[in-house]
Amino acid sequence: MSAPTGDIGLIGLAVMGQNLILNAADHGFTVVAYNRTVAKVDEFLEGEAKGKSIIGAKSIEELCKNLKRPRRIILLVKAGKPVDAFIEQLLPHLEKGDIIIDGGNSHFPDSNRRFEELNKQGILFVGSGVSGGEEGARNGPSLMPGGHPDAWPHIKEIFQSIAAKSDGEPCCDWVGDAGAGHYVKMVHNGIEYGDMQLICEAYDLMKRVGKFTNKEMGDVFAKWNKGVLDSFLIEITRDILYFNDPTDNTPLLEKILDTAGQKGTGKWTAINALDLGMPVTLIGEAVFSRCLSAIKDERTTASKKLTGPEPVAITDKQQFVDDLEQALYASKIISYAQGFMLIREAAKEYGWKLNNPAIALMWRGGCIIRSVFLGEITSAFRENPDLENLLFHPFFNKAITEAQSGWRSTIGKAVASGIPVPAFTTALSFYDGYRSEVLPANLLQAQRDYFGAHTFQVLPGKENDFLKKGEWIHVNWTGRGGNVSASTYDA
Ligand code: 2AM
Repeated sequence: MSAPTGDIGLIGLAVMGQNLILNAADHGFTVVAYNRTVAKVDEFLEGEAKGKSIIGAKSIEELCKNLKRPRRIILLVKAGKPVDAFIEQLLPHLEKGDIIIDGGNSHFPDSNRRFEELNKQGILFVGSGVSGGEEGARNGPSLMPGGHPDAWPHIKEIFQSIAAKSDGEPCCDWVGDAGAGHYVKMVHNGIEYGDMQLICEAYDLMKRVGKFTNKEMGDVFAKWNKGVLDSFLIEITRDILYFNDPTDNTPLLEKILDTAGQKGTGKWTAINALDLGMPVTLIGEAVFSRCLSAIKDERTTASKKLTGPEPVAITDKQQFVDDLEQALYASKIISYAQGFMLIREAAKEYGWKLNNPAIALMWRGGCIIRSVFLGEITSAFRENPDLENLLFHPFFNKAITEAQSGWRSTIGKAVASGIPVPAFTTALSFYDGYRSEVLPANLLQAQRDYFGAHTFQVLPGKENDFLKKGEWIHVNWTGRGGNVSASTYDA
């Protein structure tokens, strides 16, 4: 047999897989394509792949035989068991140093496990987040690869050529070890949930408090898209608001049932934040808001039983919109600050060395959360890769200071009007909590010690013979009961 010519193999010919193959072929790579249902390989080769540097494989063995060494194989199949099943099938045909890249929406603990298992067999595993939908896959996705670092030099050229570009720079770099690529993709999706929820809240306020028409709201989003909020999600919201149902020429948006679906990646982020003890409150609220929207029947009943105020009157529409823009911007800054706090904690917890400026750059273009704003985050982390918190960087510090009055005013109007703005409010509560040197957790500790003898520590400077420095103290609050502190459980 002549020497293999395939630069990269791809398994999984659904839309994402096909588009990624076409993208790679356009960039001069020879791709070997395979799919479980082999008929799809023929269909693809006779259709869109015709005349391009794409080779069809009828079996896993044929796929592997057609690849140059080290073999590079991307899996773009349904997350979960199918990924493990394909890895199993591939192993007999691979040699040490070959690379398996999972580009699906895998949960990062699975990628950690696959990395370990394959590492023992000398196979280099890469878990790569891929974002940008069909169009991104075809024209330039955001790619977030992590895993075995020895794989990176072998896949860098392909990955960076097919990825989206931001000011000429590829939105793809090495994220970090083991499951870090899928972890960062998970946080990306969580942030996406947050961004979408914030936009929905702005729409709800304009609609129900400002009494704007959809055309007026579309105009507001069009304007916002030229300022600090310039982003893909603001842009598509503009288009959605302008879109009319051709049958009666009225806004189609208002005919869509208000119950949100979710595939689970936002939930994974929130669960992980709880596991790591990080206050990623905005993503959490965004997930719960989808849950609340999903219980439509119950809300319909409640809407007839529970009362609330009438919306406040808006006299200055322009001021209302400008305040809203600031509320959206400030809340977004909080959400990204929280996201990077989570990433920093994950790096510590899982022992990963993560590349923060690269993460921001990977989200800058190609993916759903792409925005001008992420360019600012990239610059902030480039200036100081160990930046403790985005809010401490002068750019964001100034931005959030300037946005504050509009942010507070917007939330005030929403609360007075009885319109739910969970993401706006949780962002502001986080901000006010984060900047509070003193929080009421002293009372919390007293309560815990009162009912459960959980003990507490004393504030510096307040020590005395009774309240000793550095000690965990239990007080007999009632004069009854014992003096034994709880050391074995922590409720
Ligand atoms: P199929 O075309 O044979 O269904 C997205 O669904 C991709 O994942 C498709 O390429 C699909 O292959 C593949 N896929 C879905 N479930 C699978 C499974 N249980 N085993 C292998 N491949 C699967």
